[in-house]
Amino acid sequence: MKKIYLDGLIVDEADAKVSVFDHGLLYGDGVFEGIRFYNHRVFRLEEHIRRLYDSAKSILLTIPLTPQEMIAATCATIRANGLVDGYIRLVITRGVGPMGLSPYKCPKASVIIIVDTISLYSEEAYANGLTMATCSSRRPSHDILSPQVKSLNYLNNVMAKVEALQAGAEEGLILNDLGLVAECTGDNVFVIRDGFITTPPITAGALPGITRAAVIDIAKELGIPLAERDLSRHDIYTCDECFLTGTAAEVIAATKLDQRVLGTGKPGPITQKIIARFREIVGTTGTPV
Ligand code: PXG
Repeated sequence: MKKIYLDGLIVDEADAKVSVFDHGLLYGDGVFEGIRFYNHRVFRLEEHIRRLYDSAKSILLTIPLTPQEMIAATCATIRANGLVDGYIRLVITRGVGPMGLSPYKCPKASVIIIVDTISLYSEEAYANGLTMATCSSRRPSHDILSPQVKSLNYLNNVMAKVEALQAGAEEGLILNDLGLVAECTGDNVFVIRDGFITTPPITAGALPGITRAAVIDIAKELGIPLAERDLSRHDIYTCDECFLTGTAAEVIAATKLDQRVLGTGKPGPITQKIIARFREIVGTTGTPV
């Protein structure tokens, strides 16, 4: 039986219930994080917690725990579930309130911590690379819903994922309002050409991914040049290698976009080097549970 943290208590999954009047459910009003732990160590926990509090601040949501308390609650929930490796979902909802959009009538945010496992893509995709399709759903621009906020409003991403799946692809490429590459439905995107790595800047509508930041650090460590620069679909069609990063996906090669074969059509040598180093780092660094 899974153990869930809910508003200060660790309870059985069957008892982890939220009100139908929670504004997280009624309006998608809230924020979340997806975090992985490997070998009893939580990968980049402080960075995830920081992004969670940044997301909450941006939407005027007061989390009823300090970041240190959130870290302690997260580790306690992992221990209660007895897993060595897994996935953590932190969800902060606006809490219970009357009907009506106003968050000011919701006295207290709810804190939910789920510890589970996650696997996004097939073994085949990890071995040979995944297929992408460009989605017609765009990433909302900074004046609509900040793409930097990891909010509970994922319907745009869900619809983009549906489009990709209906096109026979495993992941969807999402463009911004200018038609430039933002990211994927739940992953950041990188391309390599002539040994140089490029990823869209946060201003292009990319979530400031924690895995993205880890890969930027790995490239620096390995001496592979990297820049954050705008990319068009053409840049992806004509790259030598392409890969995606995300907590759920980890690092995975993408070998097709819109029926174009990317590079050789196999995970490339630089991508493989980065994946190997990523695997080493996740198993040996991180906050001990
Ligand atoms: N872009 C978006 C829109 C995301 O939601 C990423 C990029 C990658 O960021 P991180 O920090 O994880 O490297 C995400 C994160 C899921 C799931 O359930 C999705 C994410 C994370 C965990 C689980 O599909 N996306």
